[in-house]
Amino acid sequence: MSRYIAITDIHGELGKLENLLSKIETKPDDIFVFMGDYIDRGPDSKGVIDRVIKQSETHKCIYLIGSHEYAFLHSDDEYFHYLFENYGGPQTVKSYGGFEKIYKTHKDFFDNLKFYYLTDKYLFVHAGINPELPLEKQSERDLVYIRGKFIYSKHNLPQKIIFGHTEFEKPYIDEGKIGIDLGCGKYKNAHLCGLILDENGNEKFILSD
Ligand SMILES: [Mn+2]
Repeated sequence: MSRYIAITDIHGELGKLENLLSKIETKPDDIFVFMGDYIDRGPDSKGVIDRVIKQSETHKCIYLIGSHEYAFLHSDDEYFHYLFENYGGPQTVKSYGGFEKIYKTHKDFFDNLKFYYLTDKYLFVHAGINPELPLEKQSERDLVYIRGKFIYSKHNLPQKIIFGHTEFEKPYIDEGKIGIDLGCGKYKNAHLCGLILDENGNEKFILSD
């Protein structure tokens, strides 16, 4: 069995991503699960996407969609356009050298983002799930935007849910879920957090400087 390495909410912070990756002693069969929010707020969204794509040269990689990619991809809608413009989108435009260039540059990447990744033991998802509904009935918006209703109630899935989107000062851990967004991109001193899940069910957190 492979280990899973989960990383989420990088938000354009290429330096923190490089630093975190340099601290992880990888094995060839490790599977990286990037859980969305690659873009917005930080200085180098384009560089972050280039870097996570590059990781697939050495390791199997899963790429999930985050709320910020969802808003960007729906930005012909007035509401999502507002979100993109007001939650760090202009930094993304700047890093690509124009709005049109974002999708053009990374079309394949944006077109192939998944809403979740399910294994025997884990469900990886950007924001979480609506705990009242089975996995196949989840709405796309809940999977990328849900917060309190998911975090502060129990869910019925046998898998442990690994999520980002909602920031905590330290990784959030309860019986059925682990949240690993520590505010990277939003706060200057926030750490980017990587979670290594090994074959024996051990959970190891690695923080960028
Ligand atoms: Mn985020």
